[in-house]
Amino acid sequence: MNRPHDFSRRSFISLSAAALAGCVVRRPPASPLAVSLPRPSMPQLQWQRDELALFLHFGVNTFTDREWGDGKESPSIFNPGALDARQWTRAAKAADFRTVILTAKHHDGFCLWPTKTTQHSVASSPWRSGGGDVVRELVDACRAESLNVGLYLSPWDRNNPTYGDSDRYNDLYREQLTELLTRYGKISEVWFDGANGEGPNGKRQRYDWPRVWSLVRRLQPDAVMFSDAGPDVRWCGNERGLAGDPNWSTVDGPKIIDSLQHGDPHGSVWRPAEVDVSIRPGWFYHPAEDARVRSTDDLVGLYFSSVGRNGKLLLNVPPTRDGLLHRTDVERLIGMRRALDDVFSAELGAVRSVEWRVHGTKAATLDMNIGASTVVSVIRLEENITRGQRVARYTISGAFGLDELKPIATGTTIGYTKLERLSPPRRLSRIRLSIDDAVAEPEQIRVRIFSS
Ligand code: FUL
Repeated sequence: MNRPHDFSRRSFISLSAAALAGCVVRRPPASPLAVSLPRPSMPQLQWQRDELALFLHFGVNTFTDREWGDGKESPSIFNPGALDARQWTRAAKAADFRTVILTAKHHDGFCLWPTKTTQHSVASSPWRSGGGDVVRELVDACRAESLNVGLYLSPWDRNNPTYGDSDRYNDLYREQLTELLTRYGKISEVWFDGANGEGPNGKRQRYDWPRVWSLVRRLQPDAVMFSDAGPDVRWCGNERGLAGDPNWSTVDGPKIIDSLQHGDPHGSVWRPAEVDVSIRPGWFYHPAEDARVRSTDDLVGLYFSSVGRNGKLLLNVPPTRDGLLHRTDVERLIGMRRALDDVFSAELGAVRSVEWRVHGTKAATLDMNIGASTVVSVIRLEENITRGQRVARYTISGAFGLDELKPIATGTTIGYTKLERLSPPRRLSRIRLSIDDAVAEPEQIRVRIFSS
């Protein structure tokens, strides 16, 4: 779609990396006895354990059929006749997504809540006779389904006359954030998009990220902040649904631009990767894309290439002009859940024996005697990331009966989760996981075995 995108992303990253250098990153205090590996904060841990978040791109672009609005849209076009936020959150819940993130403001500057900062909002639209608030409806619908709420507030604003007049716009942006973070109760994730273009006055905006971040910390101390470079959660570096391999959750401030996809094994801060991708070619709803919705198999593949590679999946499902998720998209979401349940429902319970041995500072083996032979289709590896991320390279070998162990999979990082799909599935009675390299002494890996 229309996006001078890479350029915009990169300029943002360098800006925020520079800002980061001077920013205090919240980390648990190091105990003198502990190995000094970066570790996740509680909100980062919870964020990762939730595994799946739903992204809703919705706004004036939904009505103009564009991906990036130019800020000249009239609020009168925003009129989603059947908007039902409960339909969005019921679908999210049924598919076992845990968080829903809404574009409260996209680059066109149109605000989906009645802000005091500009007239360019739902309050000037015919929707609910100007009395509506999409953010409120989403928040209420999320609470009703026990889902977390996240909000996207585009820094780039193609409508606001102050954009490009750096200090004035920074003040306005902070005011908008303050409204969003004080009016609606707990917000779990704040999403700062990386696109950064020209101002209406031709000037380039200089953002004040340290002030923005400290405002979020003050108003919502348990929220994680996403942007290309963090400070809590980083972009995975592409919009195709692919976390890196390897994928370290650690990165280093100054080199951050190089480490979006893979992280940095020796990084000094914990900043895991979020994998944002759309169920359709565009981020916003376009009727012409109704026949181009990702298939169920494709969505299952996304789970393996994001969550299954130590990432979090943020899947975009854009509401239509009626204000509803399209029937096809909902079917695919439910299909994805059913297929994942099929893959992960048959977990092998107790095994006959498990033996973990550490060899020096960088290697270890875990031997599992499964007992009765089992047809294994997926192996899920998990590090205890509350103690950091250690494994850099591993081999899985397997055998049936008295046969010799033979390699069946090799990989790099593990982190929160690494999924190995065995194709075709193998009949096995013994499994060995060898940690071949690590950045700190390996700790016992949890190995979960699924047969479907
Ligand atoms: C990008 C934006 O420019 C797209 O419109 C979309 O919001 C995507 C998630 O991020 O940078």
